[in-house]
Amino acid sequence: MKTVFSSVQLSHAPTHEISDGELKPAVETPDRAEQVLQAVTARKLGDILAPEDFGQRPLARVHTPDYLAFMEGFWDRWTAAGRSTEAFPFVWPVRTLRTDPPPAHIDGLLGRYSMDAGTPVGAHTMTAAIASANTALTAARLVQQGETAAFGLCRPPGHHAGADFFGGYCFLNNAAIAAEWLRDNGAGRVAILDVDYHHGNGTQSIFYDRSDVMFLSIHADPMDEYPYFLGHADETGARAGTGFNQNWPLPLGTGWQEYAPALDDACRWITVFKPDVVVVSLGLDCFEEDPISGFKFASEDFLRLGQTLSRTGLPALFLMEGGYAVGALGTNCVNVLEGFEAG
Ligand code: Q9C
Ligand code: ZN
Repeated sequence: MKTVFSSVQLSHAPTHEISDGELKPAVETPDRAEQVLQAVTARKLGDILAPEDFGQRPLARVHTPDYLAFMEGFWDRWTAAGRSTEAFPFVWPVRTLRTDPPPAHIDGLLGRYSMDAGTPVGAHTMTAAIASANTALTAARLVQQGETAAFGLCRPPGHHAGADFFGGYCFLNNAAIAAEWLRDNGAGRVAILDVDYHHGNGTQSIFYDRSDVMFLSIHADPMDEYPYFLGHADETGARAGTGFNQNWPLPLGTGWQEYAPALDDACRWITVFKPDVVVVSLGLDCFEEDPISGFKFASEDFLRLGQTLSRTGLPALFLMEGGYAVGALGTNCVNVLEGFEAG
């Protein structure tokens, strides 16, 4: 299986995040990607290719023009306001507040275009996010050209980012951008299976009205876990998309034994839907040693995950999402990919 990666993705290097009422060391760090790259090389998964630049078009198929312009211009405005450290939003347009007109002040805009205070934005964040999206797109093209599977070593991740907001360490929704590009380039139907520990709220919201892109997510119950405000079992799609969204919220403490039936169920949904491609939002944060998560996967369970996915018999585009136990991240990630190949 070929891997796509660019070192430009390392330039987003947050130092801190706001978590548990404290300013803590950031967990979504460049060494995550370096560890996975090392494991891909050590285990000879296959060639590693640099992404190509797909330009603004595929990004604008998913994200709004005003959000993309805000992200592109952010650092200049931030530094013009006299700031020099990474940025955190702190005020949001919740119920009773207006989003229109958008504020002029950078602090207002940060809140307008974000969902949480846990996602620092730095000087090179958008550059890295664009490289991450191009990594997803380049891997998508490999599958579109006939590869059985490809791996986009995406970082920063994407599945929490919506059409016009960042959050959950995500800025551009790589899986959504790749799925939309696949639809624009010959795929009639695309399924997105999100196995990150956290619900993929951004991806769900982007495709919620649509029947051509099915979204399936297995994750920690949002009653008890981030993102808290989406990911329940009764979210099954709307309008034309009714019946094309499915969530499996699982309790904290879930291990492979309890996870496997949900995964089997999701695979059955995929089989019935008959997509041309399955995009896998590949979070590795279900791991028992993950520092911010509450599931109990052992490293070998990731092999089983990959194996189960291969039984759909469909081409798969793997795109990395979360996973913060850096020391085991490479092993766990390549376990999924090798499990898939071993079938
Ligand atoms: N006290 C992804 O895995 N908040 N994002 C954690 C911990 C945010 C995770 C707070 C978690 C976002 C892509
Ligand atoms: Zn996650």
